[in-house]
Amino acid sequence: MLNRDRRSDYDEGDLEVGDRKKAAAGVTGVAVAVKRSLEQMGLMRSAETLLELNQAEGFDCPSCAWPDPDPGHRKIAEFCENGAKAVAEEGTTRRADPGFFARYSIAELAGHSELWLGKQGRITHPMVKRPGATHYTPIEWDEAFTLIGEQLKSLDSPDQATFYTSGRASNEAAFVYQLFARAFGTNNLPDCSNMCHESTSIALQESIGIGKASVTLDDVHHAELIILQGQNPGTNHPRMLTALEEAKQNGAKILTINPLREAGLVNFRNPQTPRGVLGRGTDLSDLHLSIKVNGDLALLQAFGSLLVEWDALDHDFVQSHTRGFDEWVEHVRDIDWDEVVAATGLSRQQITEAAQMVRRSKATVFCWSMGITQHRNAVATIKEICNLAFAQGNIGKRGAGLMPVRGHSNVQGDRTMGIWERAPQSFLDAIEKEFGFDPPRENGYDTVDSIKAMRDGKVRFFLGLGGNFVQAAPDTAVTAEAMAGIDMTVHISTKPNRSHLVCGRTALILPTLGRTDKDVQASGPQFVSVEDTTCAVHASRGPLKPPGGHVRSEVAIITGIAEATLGDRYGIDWKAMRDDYANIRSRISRVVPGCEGYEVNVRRPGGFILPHPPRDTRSFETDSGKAEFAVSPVEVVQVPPGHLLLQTMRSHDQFNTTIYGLSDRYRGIEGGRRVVFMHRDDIAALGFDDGDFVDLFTRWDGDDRERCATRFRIVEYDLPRGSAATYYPETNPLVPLDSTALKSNCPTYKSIVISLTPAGNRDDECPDVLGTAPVGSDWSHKTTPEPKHLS
Ligand SMILES: Nc1nc2c(c(=O)[nH]1)N[C@H]1C(S)=C(S)[C@@H](COP(=O)(O)OP(=O)(O)OC[C@H]3O[C@@H](n4cnc5c(=O)[nH]c(N)nc54)[C@H](O)[C@@H]3O)O[C@H]1N2
Ligand SMILES: Nc1nc2c(c(=O)[nH]1)N[C@H]1C(S)=C(S)[C@@H](COP(=O)(O)OP(=O)(O)OC[C@H]3O[C@@H](n4cnc5c(=O)[nH]c(N)nc54)[C@H](O)[C@@H]3O)O[C@H]1N2
Ligand SMILES: [Mo]
Repeated sequence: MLNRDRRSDYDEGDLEVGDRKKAAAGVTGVAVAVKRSLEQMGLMRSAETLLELNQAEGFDCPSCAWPDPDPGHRKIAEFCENGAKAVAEEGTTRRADPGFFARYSIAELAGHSELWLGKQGRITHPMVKRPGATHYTPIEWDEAFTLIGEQLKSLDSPDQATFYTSGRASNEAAFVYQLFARAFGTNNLPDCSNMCHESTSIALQESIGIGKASVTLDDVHHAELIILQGQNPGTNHPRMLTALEEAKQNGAKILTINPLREAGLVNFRNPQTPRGVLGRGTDLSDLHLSIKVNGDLALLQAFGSLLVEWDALDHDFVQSHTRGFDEWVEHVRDIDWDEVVAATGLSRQQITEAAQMVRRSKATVFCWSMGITQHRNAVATIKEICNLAFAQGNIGKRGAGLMPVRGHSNVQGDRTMGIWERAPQSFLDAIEKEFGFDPPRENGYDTVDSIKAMRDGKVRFFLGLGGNFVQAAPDTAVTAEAMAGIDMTVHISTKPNRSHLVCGRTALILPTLGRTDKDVQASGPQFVSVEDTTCAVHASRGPLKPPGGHVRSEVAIITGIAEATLGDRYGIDWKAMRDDYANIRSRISRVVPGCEGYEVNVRRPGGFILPHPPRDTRSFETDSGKAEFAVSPVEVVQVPPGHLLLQTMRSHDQFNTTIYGLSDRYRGIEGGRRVVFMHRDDIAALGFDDGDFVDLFTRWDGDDRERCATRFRIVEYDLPRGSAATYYPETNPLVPLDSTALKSNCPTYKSIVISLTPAGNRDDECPDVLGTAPVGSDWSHKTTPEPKHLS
C-alpha cells in the first residue's frame, strides 16, 4: 500500500478537472473571501479584521508584499480574496490546544495532510517533545527558555546552531532575532528569501548596487509598458491587478511572458467597480508569450539584440550612468536565432512583435517573480532584465524601473533588519558601534547550506522564526532526515505544520501572536513595522483578541530565549526591548541605514519610503559607481528525449505550504492537488492519455539517490511542449539539494528534469517521503490511521 494514503484526508478520486477561467477576481473572489472568513472566524471577527486590513491605522496583510496605495486613496475594503483567506487562517477561532496534542501521537499527526494540520487552528500553549516521547506535551515558558538556553550553551561552537526566518516576522522581531544570533556568535541566519528572491538580491546588488525594486506604486500607474515575467499576480499578488488596471486606464500596454496563460494575466474583473461586476472587466495582456520553462534569458537577449539593431537606445543614459555597454552590444549582436527559437519555443516573429512593444515604450516597468528566480541561470536572467532597462534608460524616472515582486509580506523588511547570512561589513560595524560587541564576521549558512550542515552533523540546533522548513525546502527526504538527526528543533509558530513533526531529539513548538492579534506588553499596546516590495515601511496594529493567555509575541519569545542563553552578556537590555518596542525601534534607527527618525516616520499614516539611490538620483553604489551591464552566455537546461522540464508553482488556494483548500479555480482544478499539467502532444508522445495517473522521477546526475513523487493525474493543458507543471510542495521531493542557482544558491524549483512512468509500478522504490517521515531516534513506530474526510 502506498504510504501516501496515510496522509490523505481527502480523496484524490474527488479531483475534478473543469474549464479554465479567462478572467481573475470578480464577484466569485469576494464570495469566496467572505465564505472562508465566516467559516473560520464568524461574523464579528470577520468584520473586525477585513475593515482594518491594509488601512493606515489598521494592520498589514499577512499575505503578500504588494504595496498599499497612499492613505487618501485606500478603499473601504483594501484587500483581495487571498488576503482575506490569509487573515481567516490566522484569525480562526479553532484551537490546537494541549488536548489536541494529547489526542494524536506525532506519528499519527504525520499521517495527516498539510491541509488537515492547518485546519486544526491556532496553537495555544508551548509544547515539548522530549527524547523518546511519542507525543508533544505542554511546558511552561520559563522551562522552555531554559531548555533552549542550556542546549545552545552546550554546543561546541555557536556555528552549530542555525536560525531560520520566514518572511512574516515584523521588523522589530527580525531585528532582535538577528541581534540575538550575532550576540550568541553566529551569522547562520538562513531565511525564506534564500529560496525565493535571493537571485534577485544578488543580481540587483551587482548590477545597480542595491538589491531592491527601483519603482513605487506610482511608477506602475504611470508606465507606458509593463512586462510581467514569471509571475502569477491573479493568485499571488491579487491587489497588483488593481494597479495594472489603473495603468491600463492611463494608456499602458502589458506584455506577459509565462508558460501558462494565467487568468490574472488575461482579464481582471475588479469587484470594486461596476464595470468589473457587471461588465466584462479590463483586458490586461496586450501580448502574451507562452515561453518554454527556462527560456527567458534567451528571449531577453533577443530583445536586446533587436533594440541594438533598431538603435532604440537611450545613449545619454548609457553614456553617463553605465559601464560595459560595448561588450554587451558585442555579445547580443550575434545571438544565434536558432538557439533562441529552440530555447524559448517562440517564433522569431512573435519575439520581434514583443520587442516592438519594448522599442515604442518611453517608460517600462519590468516585473518578475519566482518564474525567473528559481532557475540555475536566474542571476544571469535578472541581470539581462537590468541590461534592457539600462539600454533604454528605464531606471530612475517616472513610470519606469525594475520591479521584483516579493513574496512574503515582510520578507524584504527582514533582510533590511539584518536577517542575512552574509550581511555587509558596514551593517556589522553598526551593530558593533551600537551594542559594543564585535559580531562574527564570517558568512553564515543559507538555507541549502544549513540543510547540508545538519545532514553532515555540523549543525545540531535549529530555531525557526515562523515558516515550515521541511516542506518549503528542496529534497524533502534529505531535509527531513537532516532535521530528524539533530539535537533540538524549535519552531516559533502560529499553527501546526509538517516541520513540527520531523523532530530533533528534543523538539519545541512555541506559539506566537500573528499580524492580526493585539499585542500588549508591560508598557501597553504595541505596534510593529513592515516593509513592502517597493521599500515602503509602515506600522501595523493587530485588532483581534489573541488565542489565549499563553501565546506570546515573537519579540517576547526571542528576548526570552536570548535572556536564557546569554544572561547579561554585553549588557543588552532584552527586557526593555520586550516591554516597549519603541526601544527596539530606537536601536534600528541607529543601526539600519535609511531608518534615521524611524519612530516618527513609521508612525505617519502610510509610513515612509526607504532611500534607493538608483530610483532617487540615478546613482549606483557599485564598485565602479555605474550601472553594470553584464554579459551572460545563453545557457538553458538541456532536456533529454523522453523527459520534461518541470516547474513547481502555487495553486490559487494555498499560501506556500499552508493549504487553504482544494480549489485552483482559475486553472479548473477542484478537489485535489496531485496533478501534472502537460501539453497534449507530450502526453501522446510519452504514451499516456489525459487523466492517466503517473509517478514522477527526477533525472539528476549529481548523486545516485532516486527521487520520486507518486500518483499524479495528467491534466492536458495549454503550455509549451517540453514543459510541465505541478503544485508545490507535493513535488519538493523531486528537487535535488545540490540543484541550485549559480551565485544565489536558490533551489531550482522551476526547472527539474523529470521522467514519468505509469503510477503504481514502482511503489517499493518510491516511498512517499513525508508519509514515512524519517525518523530520529524515536520514530520507529508507525501507525496507519484511516484516511479521514474533513468535516
Ligand atoms: N495567495 C498566495 N499569495 C502568495 C503566495 C502564495 O503561496 N499564495 N506566496 C507568496 C510568495 S512567498 C511568493 S515568492 C510569491 C510567488 O508568486 P509567483 O512567482 O507568482 O508564484 P508561483 O506560483 O511560484 O508562480 C510562478 C509563475 O511563474 C511561471 N513560470 C514558471 N517557470 C517559468 C519560466 O521559466 N519562465 C517564465 N517566464 N515563467 C515561468 C509559472 O507558470 C507561474 O505563473 O507569492 C506570494 N504571494
Ligand atoms: N517546490 C517549491 N518550493 C518552494 C517554492 C516554490 O515555488 N516551489 N517557493 C519557495 C518560496 S518563494 C518560499 S518564500 C518558501 C516559503 O517557506 P516558509 O516561509 O518557510 O513557508 P510558509 O509556508 O510560508 O510557512 C508557513 C508557516 O509559518 C507559520 N506562521 C504563519 N504566520 C506566522 C507568524 O506571523 N509568525 C510566526 N512565527 N509563524 C507564522 C505557520 O506555522 C505556518 O505553518 O518556500 C519555497 N519553496
Ligand atoms: Mo517567496
